Amino acid sequence: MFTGNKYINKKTGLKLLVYAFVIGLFWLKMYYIQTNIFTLGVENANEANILAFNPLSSIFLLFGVGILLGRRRGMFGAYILGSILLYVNVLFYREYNDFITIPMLNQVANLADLGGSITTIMSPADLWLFVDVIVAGFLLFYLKPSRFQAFTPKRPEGIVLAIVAIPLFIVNLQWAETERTDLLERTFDRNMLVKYIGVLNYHVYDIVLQGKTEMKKTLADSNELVPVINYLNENQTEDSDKLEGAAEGKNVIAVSLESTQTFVVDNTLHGEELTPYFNDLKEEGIYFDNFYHQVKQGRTSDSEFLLANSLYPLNRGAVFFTHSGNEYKAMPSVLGENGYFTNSMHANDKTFWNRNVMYDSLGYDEFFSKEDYEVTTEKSHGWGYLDEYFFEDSLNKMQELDQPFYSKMITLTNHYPFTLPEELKLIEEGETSSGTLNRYFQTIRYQDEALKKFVEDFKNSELYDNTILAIYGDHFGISENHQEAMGEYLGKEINEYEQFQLQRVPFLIYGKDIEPEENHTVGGQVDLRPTLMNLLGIEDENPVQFGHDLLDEDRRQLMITRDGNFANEEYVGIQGTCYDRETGEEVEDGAACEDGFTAAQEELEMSDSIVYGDLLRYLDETELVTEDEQSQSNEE
Ligand code: GP9
Ligand code: MN
Repeated sequence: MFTGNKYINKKTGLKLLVYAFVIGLFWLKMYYIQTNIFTLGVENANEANILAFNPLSSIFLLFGVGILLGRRRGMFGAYILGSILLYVNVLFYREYNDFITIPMLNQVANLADLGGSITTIMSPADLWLFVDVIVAGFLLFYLKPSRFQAFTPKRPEGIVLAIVAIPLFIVNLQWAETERTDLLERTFDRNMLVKYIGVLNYHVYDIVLQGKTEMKKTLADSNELVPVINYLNENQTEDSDKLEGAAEGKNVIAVSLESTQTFVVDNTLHGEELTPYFNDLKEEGIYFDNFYHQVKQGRTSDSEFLLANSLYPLNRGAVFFTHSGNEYKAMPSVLGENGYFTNSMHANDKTFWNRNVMYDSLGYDEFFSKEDYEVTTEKSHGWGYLDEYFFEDSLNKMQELDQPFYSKMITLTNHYPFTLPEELKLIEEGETSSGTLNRYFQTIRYQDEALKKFVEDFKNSELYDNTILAIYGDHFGISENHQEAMGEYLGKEINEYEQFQLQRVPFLIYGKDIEPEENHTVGGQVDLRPTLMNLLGIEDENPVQFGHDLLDEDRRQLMITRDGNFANEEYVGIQGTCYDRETGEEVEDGAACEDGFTAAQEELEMSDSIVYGDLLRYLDETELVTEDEQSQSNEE
């Protein structure tokens, strides 16, 4: 009995040892790849530890499933498959500095590129990445210590492994959340996801995301587009055609100013203007002072989505990530069809916000990202390339572009945490109780100086005669966590109403033949596309847009936020409470806001149905159906 137990214990012990070795081997390889081949930007010891820990749950799952399906062979098969998957990622990463996503697999062009260069990105030294497979094979099949059977994993053990993967992943996720809250909801940069949950879990996550997306899409049908088009038709005002075609055939430079809110315009600190250049420039163009951002978790990318599509972004996650595979009929593609060379300029990693993928769906011809700029450490700070150099390089690029062009630029320096090198601080920091707000003044001031250089150079360039600028803030920079400090600066209590009004961002249209005007219409980023298209005099063939030309005097003045709040000429409705725009006082009779709230909800739901159902793919079809129906009913 005793010896038998000992025998069994020893056998179990050896078995565990083999498990530990094989798991450890794969773990080591994955750790090596994640730390030495990928550049994931580990910023502190905690992140380094997360990165070391995160392979574990996926390895348990991988081997667990392998054993369940085919016991020892299954485990080895899983080892080989896992190794191949890692290696494919290595190759893909070498080429694209990015991780594969399922929507990306659909992009034939990308894969064709990879196919062409695959031999150049493979190296003989890569064989080392497979040495462990041989070792694992030996451990699994040939290690037969005397008197003991070879390693024979049983199916229930596979189940145990797969189940243990769950708590391991939960620990991983909780740990990652100490660095980044709502990691999975905010589906940020893929590099970031891989850094926190590991490359294999990332693929599982990507599959889940895709499954969810596909399901919504599968359940959708073309009929769903009809009520949306009807709703939009009902809400269309007779176009006053103001300034229609005023910029016909001209180039367009849209400048997205990072974290720039309207409260900084014409405002001072220590008696000095925060945006002296913009304050003057706005007098020379059409300036909108009741213009709101409408972004949610996707921040800058959401504002890009609003601009390109005149659809609302999503309430959860970044549509740039979740629905990059949809069909859109976005402004860049429509402009492209009208002879424009369309491009986006942003000196950050191209994968950030999944831009490299989404931009293709939006129809951009080119994306000038970080790798297209002369980024050096001397010319960088914080988030990267300093605005002054970004502007300078971008203007140089534009002068070489085929015309007419549409260029969308995104600045970067005025980004949280709003730090600057000493020599670039043009104003003393603020004296409020929030360091964030205090520094924000300085980066805003810096951005204004960079903008000055850009616009002045632009004015002196040949582009000036035939180009219009559309400059707008992408979203807030100072969150409601800094309300108190904001109150100290503005000298008033920041209540719910004031906080809402702080979501205004500047919008300016500037160009040679643009008559200056201060425009108070209530609008938001969803209105950018119809406004620009009207100025260019281009018939926009996509009727599914929620915006209204800001220059149309009869436009419906309604701005809807992603939270279902709204602002119109008279009222601001926030979470069921109604405020008078003029006084900022709560309106006793809440019914005054009822229509606004209803419209907000209806419109957001419609917009969501478009995105979740990928309904724009039915656009041509639906137009035909409705026209047919029309002619049928005419005949009757
Ligand atoms: C990053 C830049 C900033 O590329 O667009 O993104 P944000 O954090 O503001 O969304
Ligand atoms: Mn931003």
